[in-house]
Amino acid sequence: MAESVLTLTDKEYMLSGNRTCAGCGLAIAYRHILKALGEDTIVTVPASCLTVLHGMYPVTSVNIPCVNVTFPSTAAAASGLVAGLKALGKTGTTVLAIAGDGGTHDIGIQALSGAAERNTDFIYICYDNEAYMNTGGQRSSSTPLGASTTTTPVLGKGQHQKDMPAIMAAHGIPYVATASSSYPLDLYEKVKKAKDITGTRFLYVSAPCPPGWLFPPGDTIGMGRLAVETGMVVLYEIEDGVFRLTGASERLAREGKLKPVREYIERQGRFRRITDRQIDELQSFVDSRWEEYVARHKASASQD
Ligand SMILES: Cc1ncc(C[n+]2csc(CCOP(=O)(O)OP(=O)(O)O)c2C)c(N)n1
Ligand code: SF4
Ligand SMILES: [Mg+2]
Repeated sequence: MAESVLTLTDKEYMLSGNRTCAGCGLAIAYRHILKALGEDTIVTVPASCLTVLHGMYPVTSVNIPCVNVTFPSTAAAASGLVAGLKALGKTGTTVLAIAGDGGTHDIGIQALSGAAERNTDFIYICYDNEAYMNTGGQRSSSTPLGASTTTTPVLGKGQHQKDMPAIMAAHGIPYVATASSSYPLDLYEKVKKAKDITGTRFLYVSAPCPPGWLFPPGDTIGMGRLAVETGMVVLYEIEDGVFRLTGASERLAREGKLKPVREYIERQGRFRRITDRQIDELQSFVDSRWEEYVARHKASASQD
């Protein structure tokens, strides 16, 4: 296990000078994901901020092969790549399907569910910036309760986030994990582990977005950490059906209490219209989910 991000490989597969915004959580995450996977990797990407990062033909900021696909087809294209590599007798290449929350929770879910049900041999990563950011910040089913977006401008979103990792875990796939761009080493280790597993592997990566969430670009790492410290994002793995909290979430469970969600909400302009009632609702949602995770973690630990 690597001790620090400073001891990871010097090799870069995502080059500098790409077109993401300053402080983009996705850019931090993607750099470490590619470092963990190495050069024998083929990526499929749908329309999203990640396509913007990849660049416009004839220039690109990524030096591994990438197939740009239509918005709903990420998992279908990756399934095709897996079948093609098998037909060619080529082993050892990792197929990575990677899409945003809109491209995963909403429009890409049926192709992803179909592939997971077949236990197709690829890694699927959803980076979650919690809205359709590439097209100006429309609400997705992963936008949190109370957040204003361009399609929820007056009252903010009225529903909680869809629990995509739980949906993927319900497919019985061998590996599901959550991570955050603010803990790149934890993310790196989870991708490395996923690389060595056969079958469908799903990773959910929280990726703070300064212009979409409305906070200063220099606060990205702190904002992602605050998400974990308040329980808005929880870091865990489900390996062969066994759930365990990991990294900072495991430490928080051992040491005691989460910070109040209000601390997280007050630092982001997208929550400017959230009501006190909605904050209370969000807090009880986070509290009861956290209790359930801690109970599952303890139950797995007691079976070790
Ligand atoms: C079928 C289809 N509908 C809508 C679009 C327009 N579109 C392109 S990117 C995008 C937003 C993607 O959101 P998400 O998957 O969350 O990625 P992000 O931009 O946030 O990185 C939309 C709506 C499209 N390209 N294709
Ligand atoms: S809009 Fe957000 S996710 Fe997209 S490139 Fe900018 S910071 Fe990154
Ligand atoms: Mg998004």
